[in-house]
Amino acid sequence: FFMKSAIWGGTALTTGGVYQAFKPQASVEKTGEAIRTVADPGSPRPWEEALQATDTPNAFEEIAGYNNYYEFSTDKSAVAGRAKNFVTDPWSVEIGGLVAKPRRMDLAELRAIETEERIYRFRCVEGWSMVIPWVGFPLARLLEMVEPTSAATHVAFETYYDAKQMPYSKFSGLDLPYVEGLRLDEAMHPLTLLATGLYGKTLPNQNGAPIRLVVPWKYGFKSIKSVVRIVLTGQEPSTTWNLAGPQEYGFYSNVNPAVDH
Ligand SMILES: Nc1nc2c(c(=O)[nH]1)N[C@H]1C(S)=C(S)[C@@H](COP(=O)(O)O)O[C@H]1N2
Ligand SMILES: [Mo]
Repeated sequence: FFMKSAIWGGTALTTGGVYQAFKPQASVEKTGEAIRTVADPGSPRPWEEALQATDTPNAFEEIAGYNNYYEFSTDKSAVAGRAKNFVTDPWSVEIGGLVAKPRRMDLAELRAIETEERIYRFRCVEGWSMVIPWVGFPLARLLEMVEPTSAATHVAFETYYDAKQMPYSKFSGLDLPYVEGLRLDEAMHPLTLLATGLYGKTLPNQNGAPIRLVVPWKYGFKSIKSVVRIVLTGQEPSTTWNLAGPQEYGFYSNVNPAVDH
């Protein structure tokens, strides 16, 4: 499918820094599982002019070889191997709750949404980070399609869970399925992405295939993987890490370099 190839970064967001314009990259075309990008991504939208990418992306091998995905393993270097045969096609995402037009979208419908490439720095509370060139589309685009009602204040997300496909999940120490949430305005923010790929290729299983959330100003655990359900609600949703350790992990979890989590 086609991708708008505007590239930008989100590193200064949490430190209050200033962004500046960044030129879209040339087109990339790869075969097989790869995603095709268009040569001319068009003019940047006004808010994009204020963004710049200052960090060099991590290597694909780093991004796809060191992962947190507790359903598969708590050992970051074992996740890729254990998620290798995870079935991500067929797949569908159910979007409902306080919306006028609830719907279920299959992969073909999700892939029909125009994507773009964005470079974000991704920070885990464990103290490591990665600079990742994601491919995806703003979550806002999906939410607009279902028309949230005026009663909707939050968005709840759920990861696919199947103990058969995820036999090591019993060692996760987590109550599964993995759940996360955002306030509606955070969810509608143009930087909040639903990623379907990285480095111009479809998303590796270990990174949350076929579709995962990416919220660049929040710690990594907010960026829930392999999403199957999105529900608009009128109250703050439960989140997996808050349930597991409420004294350590709050709902908002915005990156704050001045405060140890
Ligand atoms: N379903 C699910 N989503 C998840 C996790 C998980 O264990 N299960 N781990 C989170 C954490 S703690 C981090 S840091 C990021 C890691 O994403 P990456 O492996 O793509 O870098 O995914 C987040 N999303
Ligand atoms: Mo994390």
